[in-house]
Amino acid sequence: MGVDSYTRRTLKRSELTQNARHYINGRWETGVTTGLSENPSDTRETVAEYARADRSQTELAIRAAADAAPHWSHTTPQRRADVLDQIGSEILARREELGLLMAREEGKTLPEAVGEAARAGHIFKFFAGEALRGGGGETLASLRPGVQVDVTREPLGVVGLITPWNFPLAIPAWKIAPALAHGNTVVFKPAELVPACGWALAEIISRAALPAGSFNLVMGSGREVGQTLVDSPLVDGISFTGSVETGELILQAAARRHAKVQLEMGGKNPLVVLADADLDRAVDCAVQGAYFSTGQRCTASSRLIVEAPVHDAFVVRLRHRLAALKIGHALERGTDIGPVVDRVQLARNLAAIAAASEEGAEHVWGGEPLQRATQGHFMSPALFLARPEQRVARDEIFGPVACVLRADDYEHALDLANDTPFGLCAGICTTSLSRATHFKRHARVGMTMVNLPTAGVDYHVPFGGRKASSYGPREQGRHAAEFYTTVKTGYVLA
Ligand code: TXE
Repeated sequence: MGVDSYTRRTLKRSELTQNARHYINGRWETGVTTGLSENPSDTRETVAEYARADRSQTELAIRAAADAAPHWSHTTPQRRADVLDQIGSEILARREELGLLMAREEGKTLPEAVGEAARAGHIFKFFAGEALRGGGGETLASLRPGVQVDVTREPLGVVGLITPWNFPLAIPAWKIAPALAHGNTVVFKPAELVPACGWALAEIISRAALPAGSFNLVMGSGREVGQTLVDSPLVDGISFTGSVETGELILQAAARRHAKVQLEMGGKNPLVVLADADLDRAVDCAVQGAYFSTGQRCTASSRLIVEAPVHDAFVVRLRHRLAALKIGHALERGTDIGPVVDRVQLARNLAAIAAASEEGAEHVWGGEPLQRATQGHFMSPALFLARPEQRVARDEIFGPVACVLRADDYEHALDLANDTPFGLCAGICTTSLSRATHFKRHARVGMTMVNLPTAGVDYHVPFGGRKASSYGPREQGRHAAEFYTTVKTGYVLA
């Protein structure tokens, strides 16, 4: 494997298998059983041996968080800001080492992984500022004479944070940082495929002088650890990112006991390319949005809706770009696209590709498993020409697979863009200000992009969508306070 010398140097420090333990009530704990995570670029390499909890060990973490809640919720904003700032500084200082661990465990390319680690650090720094600014409040005169009313925000209490594997540091960061900033205590459950990343983050948090029990890490299965969090009467709020199926189960279970819930789920995001677009720019947006991170992003542009006059030229240019992409080991310099995260997801992608051909979508490029020097889950990026009713154009595949839909004109393109159960992000490539403005207003999504890929968002502004993509208040930025606080209205006769 052609891992370059920079990577080899860094690898020496972290090539050993990590021993990832739970962090419960301020102590590192072994699990009830042990699991393994492997490198999807080279499955002979074990990245972590990690502790797996059962229901009763998870309940210990929840109890610790509940016991710590009164203390942490009354700490000063300065204390919370200092803690978050310290965590952010350490993540930023160790971004390359953390990025390397992430590239080994999740399979995204090293530059992407280092970038994500840096983003996680910046998120903690942003929420250090939010701890000082607070969630916002107001004072008003009552309708009754002499009475004052104030509206304040208080911490929710204990929050259970359940995260997926595709952004192993950034997603935990954008849940943990606002939770702590607004005075909540946390039980964090990372995805089973990326325990070492969850543990590395917990290890940094553990050194930030939080009171014992304010932050807890428990690893293990969704059905046991995750479900215990969702069902526990001591957990006041659940923030989840993952599949639609699991999100819906969580929503129903949380609703049964009136718990607050925030869900970020799938996407089938359209990128519209109009005839007046800068075509090179549009192809760039499509390649980055649909295929980078191996297409494993809820914001991936998996539906490319192209206006008829430029349809064929767009497809030709995109196919050329796909043919030139380098697919390989995540640590190899020059790799554009790393492996699929595991064999289950690879099988799912290949099955969706076979189904696309069977249902009559026209195959343009790729979609085959690839052999490389190491044994990894590699596949070539796939492109189809599809009709709107075909499954390849409707289901989230969560791999490097996109389809092109032909649009007669702008209005048709907008209809196609909105013709989906999802509503996370929508992009348009055009040089027309009026079309771009119209699209921004009429796309039924939570985020729009003009002349940009649908994937790639900032941490200081809201993230989330509509329809089957999201449920509950938005994540990130100032809006994170909506989920992580509860509003209290106070009346005083002056
Ligand atoms: O997701 P799950 P998985 C999609 C993508 C992928 C598919 C499956 O299509 O192919 O989901 O991935 C925890 N109660 N996305 O299996 O199952 C689980 O342990 C409580 C899209 O990873 O939703 C993990 O920590 N928790 C998505 C988290 O939920 C439960 C990103 C997500 O797992 C649970 C990831 C339960 N009953 C996958 N069952 C996106 N759009 O960003 C599981 N979990």
